[in-house]
Amino acid sequence: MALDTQVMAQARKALAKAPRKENKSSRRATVKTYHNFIAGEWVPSAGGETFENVNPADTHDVIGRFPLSTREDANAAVNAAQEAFAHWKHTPAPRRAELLFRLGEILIRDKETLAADMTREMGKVLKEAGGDVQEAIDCTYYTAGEGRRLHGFTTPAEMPNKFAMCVRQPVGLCGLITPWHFPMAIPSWKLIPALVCGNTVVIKPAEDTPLSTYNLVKACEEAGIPPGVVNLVTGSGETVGAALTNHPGVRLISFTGSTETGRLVASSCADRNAICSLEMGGKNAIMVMDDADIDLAIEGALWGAFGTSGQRCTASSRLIVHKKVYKRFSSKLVERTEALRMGNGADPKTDVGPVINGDAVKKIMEYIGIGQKEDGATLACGGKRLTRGDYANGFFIEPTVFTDVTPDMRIAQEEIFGPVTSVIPASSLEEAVEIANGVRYGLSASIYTQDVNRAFHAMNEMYTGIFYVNSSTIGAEVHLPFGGTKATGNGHREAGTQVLDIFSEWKSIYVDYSGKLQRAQIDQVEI
Ligand code: UN1
Repeated sequence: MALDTQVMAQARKALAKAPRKENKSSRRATVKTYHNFIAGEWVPSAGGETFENVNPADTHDVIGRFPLSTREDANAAVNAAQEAFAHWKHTPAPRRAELLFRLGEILIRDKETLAADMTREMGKVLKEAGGDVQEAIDCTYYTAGEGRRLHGFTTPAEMPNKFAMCVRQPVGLCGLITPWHFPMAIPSWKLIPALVCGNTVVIKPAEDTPLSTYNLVKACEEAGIPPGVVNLVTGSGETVGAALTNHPGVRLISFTGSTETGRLVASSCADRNAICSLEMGGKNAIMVMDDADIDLAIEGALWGAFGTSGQRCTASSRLIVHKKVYKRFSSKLVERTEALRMGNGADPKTDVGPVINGDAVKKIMEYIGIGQKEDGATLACGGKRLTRGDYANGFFIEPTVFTDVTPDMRIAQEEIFGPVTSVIPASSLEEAVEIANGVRYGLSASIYTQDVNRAFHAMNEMYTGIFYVNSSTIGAEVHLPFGGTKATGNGHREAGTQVLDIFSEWKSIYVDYSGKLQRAQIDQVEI
């Protein structure tokens, strides 16, 4: 804790040094231009074009220009990764892991500047940006440990003097398409297991947050990961993402993002039979029973609904509350929500930062309108975009609570991905579970109750990839599998050791040392 506080104080100092007061044109003149990383070289896009990365709390603060890459850039990165594969896959896994442990040390050393960069480009409050970097560090250490495990297994063979075993082999070249809401943690969830398993990668980060992934790749370079093993190509999903997804040399695509884009990725992968791992939307519910510790449930709801401004796949966007405590819960929740301080995530007093960009504002405000007009729910607090004073140049939306929400309303069914939550009354545990399961997603869910029977019933009945008891729906840890059911995913899990099943393929090996032909699948085997 003490270390963390110190790190955060340093991060605030680093942010204070960032250009903030100059006028718009002088700021632009000093904006740094970043490059792609291909075959161990930092290179501009072949097309020469760039796009701007801006601070969502203050769009006059331009953080950098990044390559608006072309298909040719993506292809060059794929070629580099293909060339590097032969050497990297033959590097013993414990040696690969040594480089990854070094990467972890660099991330620890630079945590404060990495967190400051992240807050500046993504908007999440500094404490959470530090948590995002920490998640990357934890993932790196945990997964690098697999370099000395990557366990396979042995098993008896059907015939005498025959040995059977199973080993993991790398899949080859992996395309990693990553989102903006966890701009270092999620790339690390994909990158580190891919590397420890012996694959080479091309990463395409979200256009809104290329700097955090650039920082991660820069740290890989410093750690001594050989040229071509990790390649970075920034730009649009339509161009770079599609080029990777359709490239015959890319054996695997790992994607985190919207369900709509995930479907497109999946169908392109299906066309050419590439491995595809998808992590997509959520509509996660906290169930609050009548015996719950209400104050604790309120804390969990605030953290789950408004942490990261509600921009997590795991966000608590539905609060299903037993009718007996519904009024008490709702009024306390509204009171506490109204007290949340909005602002620039770099300010330590801020509870809720901006949302990511103008499109997000538009979508979220549309949903707030739908909640009021189409759905007819009660807007209990929030609901406005803030545009004056300190908020004038940012994407700030008030934390918003809808009450009297019914399960079929659009705001209770569709992923909003912003600081908006819906309180839905329920008459019983069974009804709460039915409502909680009654959406197309299945990522995370939680229950607040003091009753162990209710907790286990809900745990058993919820068809989600993650479940919490007396805790919010967010905050999954890196050594447990992460992912969801239904429209949330396609059956894979990241994190934990389960992620190894994405980034390696099983090879079954039979060794016959009998010195004669022994035929399997033939009746009357002689023993
Ligand atoms: C996500 O929102 O896609 O469990 C990732 C959590 C974080 C990761 C969220 N550890 O909330």
